[in-house]
Amino acid sequence: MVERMIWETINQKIQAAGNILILNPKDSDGDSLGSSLALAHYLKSLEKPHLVFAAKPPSSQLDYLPGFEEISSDLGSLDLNSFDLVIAVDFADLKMLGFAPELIGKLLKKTIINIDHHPTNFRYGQINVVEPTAAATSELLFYFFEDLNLPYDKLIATCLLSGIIHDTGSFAHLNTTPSVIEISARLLVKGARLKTITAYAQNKSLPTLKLWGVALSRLTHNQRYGLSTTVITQKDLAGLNTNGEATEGIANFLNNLTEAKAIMVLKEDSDGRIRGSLRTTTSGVDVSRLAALLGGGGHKKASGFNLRGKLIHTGRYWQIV
Ligand SMILES: [Mn+2]
Repeated sequence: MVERMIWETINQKIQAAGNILILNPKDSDGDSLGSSLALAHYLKSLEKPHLVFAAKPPSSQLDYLPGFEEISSDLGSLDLNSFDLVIAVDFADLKMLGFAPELIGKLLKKTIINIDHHPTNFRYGQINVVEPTAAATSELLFYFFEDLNLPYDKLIATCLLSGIIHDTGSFAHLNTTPSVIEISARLLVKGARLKTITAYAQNKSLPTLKLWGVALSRLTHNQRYGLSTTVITQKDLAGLNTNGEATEGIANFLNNLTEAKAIMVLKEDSDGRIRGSLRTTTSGVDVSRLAALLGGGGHKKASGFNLRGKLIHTGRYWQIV
């Protein structure tokens, strides 16, 4: 996997830095935040000034993550000049930060360490640890701690296990390799709070389940391609007084559909775009190829794309216009 020397170089950069910025994608998730906060706890142990940032406030469902309250989402007060090292975790493209172009320009003048497991990663850093065989960025960071023999506590173990559980769909996706299980076992020995993490992964709020009800009632199945599809509109989200976070789990839930070779969820966003999520558990099916055709990308078993447009219902069908 990742050579120990690369972890050593990264650790030297961390030791030498004065103030470190840890960046999540705008749409952070259990893996990006688990990775970020694991690093933040390590930096805290070194008494190294740092900031964990995500341009959109993270889902409150993840507020059990130790250090969650320290995550900043205030773009207005983000001063890149005060940081001399940037660590970007779990995202393929700087566009996913949700920053204005001039801020991206400033960011590119910084030393960036890019740690990710998406095969579509643009290698935008000076140091790039991009390992698509890893189930999660948190899995990669586990090796950072283990290979360098860094002491880590139950807080870090909880963060890392959260990332792994998030990106493997609680050990249900095909990326659940023997090494994922071994690492998770090791994290449990270290004191990771499995019960808290799985409660988050399984508990659903009322608005979320109502939204799922709408999405399930619209499910259609294309026999020829074995593709099951559903749509979520802005109206659905407004009517249920919920937000985009509730839609996140639908694709993973539908991925259990026996009849489907692959599933697709189309979600209308408030910015005039439609976000598509593709999932499959069928061996030999690579949904990232369909995502790439539509201008997106991701993993073989979980990928996505986004298109300009709206969803309208005409007669029997939903159309993108
Ligand atoms: Mn990830």
